[in-house]
Amino acid sequence: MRVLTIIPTFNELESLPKTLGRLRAAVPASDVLVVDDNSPDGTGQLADSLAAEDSQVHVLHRKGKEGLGAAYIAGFKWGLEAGYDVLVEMDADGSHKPEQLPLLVDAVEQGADLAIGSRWVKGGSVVNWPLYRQLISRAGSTYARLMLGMGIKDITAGFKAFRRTTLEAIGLDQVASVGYGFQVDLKWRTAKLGLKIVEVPVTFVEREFGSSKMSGNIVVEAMINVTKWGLADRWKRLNKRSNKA
Ligand SMILES: Nc1nc2c(ncn2[C@@H]2O[C@H](COP(=O)(O)OP(=O)(O)O)[C@@H](O)[C@H]2O)c(=O)[nH]1
Ligand SMILES: [Mg+2]
Repeated sequence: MRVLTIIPTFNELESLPKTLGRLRAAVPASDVLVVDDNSPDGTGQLADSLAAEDSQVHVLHRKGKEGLGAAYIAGFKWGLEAGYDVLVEMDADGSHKPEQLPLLVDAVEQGADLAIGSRWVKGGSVVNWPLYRQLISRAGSTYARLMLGMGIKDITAGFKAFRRTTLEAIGLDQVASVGYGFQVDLKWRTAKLGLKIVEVPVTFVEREFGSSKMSGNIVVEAMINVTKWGLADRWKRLNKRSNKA
């Protein structure tokens, strides 16, 4: 299977070369697409020079910062068009260990439509992640599981491998969420389609360089969306039942 690993970047000058080097060493078969939102620190130019030295590395430049979701949608479209079979989401900051990527790709090769690198299943863990971030992640996952009635333990996870048919079935143009909501959105759409989702335990390591782009707005967007989707879904099921009655 042809694998494309998509790495979104915004001001990741120090992290990107390290992560990319580790990825190319750990999974030489995977091509890479860096999606840069015109980072003021010059990450985009650095990515160009790394791509010039390695024919398996590609760069997609976008005009400005439009959020993680928009960057991934553009990257997925690029990868689908280029004919890849597996499309991977991976952060640039080293939080997702490239050495663990084969676990996700193997899961897809063995039949998963979506493989999630999960911190909150048995064997999964976080290293150096501040307590408040762990709390947001765990509480957010629990709230989303309750609202959406989904069994996924790590609902905001961003280390994932999609079978191409999953992304084709989802209909990328309908996904509008920007931040964490985007990660939940794709899982929710995959689950609603009845596709096979597998959670693989991974170790998530807090970034050493640069800073997080997570914000209160992103969390609020995710909470509002999860509440909306959950209620809309319940309403639909209620109406179906009363139509039958
Ligand atoms: N292209 C692009 N990448 C982004 C954007 N926001 C975040 N990223 C990248 O997405 C990944 C995860 O973001 P990060 O700030 O580490 O989030 P955190 O791990 O939740 O704190 C990193 O590789 C970021 O550079 C964005 O608006 N555009
Ligand atoms: Mg990060």
